[in-house]
Amino acid sequence: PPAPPELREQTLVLVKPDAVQRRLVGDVIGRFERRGFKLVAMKLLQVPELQEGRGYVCGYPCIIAPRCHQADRGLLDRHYQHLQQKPFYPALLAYMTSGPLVAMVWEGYNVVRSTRAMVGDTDSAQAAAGTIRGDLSMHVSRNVVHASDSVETALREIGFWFQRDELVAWESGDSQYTY
Ligand code: 3AN
Repeated sequence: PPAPPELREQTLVLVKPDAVQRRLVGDVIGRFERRGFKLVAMKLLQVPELQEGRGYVCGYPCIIAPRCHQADRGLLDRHYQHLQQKPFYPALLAYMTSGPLVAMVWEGYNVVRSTRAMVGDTDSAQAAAGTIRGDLSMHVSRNVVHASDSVETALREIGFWFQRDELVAWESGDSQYTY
């Protein structure tokens, strides 16, 4: 039978460019898998960079990710709408377009709150050991992952990064501990 609605909460996780560069994608994915959450969407993409006089361009010859050029202009402006007035926003855009990132949707019971706890504090120095940032990040401006901060935000953010048909519904059905 299909999973009950409370098990189908979803959240957006971005494995940011610093983590891809540092080959930490598998570490991050492994944490969510071991926690029991279900991966329902994932893609590697290079977000186009805003260049003076040229608009949004992707500066990378694309050899490994045929879909990467499909990231639409303004994606990060929408995703980081609440941060656009911050002094660090230009640096944040440069960071997020500095290389490919991995976007994922994870599903499961209380996945939004659990994921925030697994990710740890925004400020890496405050992030508890055992969290992704507490284990893997030294500074807020290179903090390895993004995770949606509420169920409402998650719905909106998943819509920014994924088409509806990119989410895959699947059932494990082999154990009472997974679904
Ligand atoms: P979180 O990612 O923990 O939800 P937000 O939404 O406040 O935190 O910040 C979004 C992102 O903006 C952070 N993950 C980080 O990459 C960047 N950021 C936040 N504060 C700073 C800062 N003071 N300096 C540089 N980058 C920052």
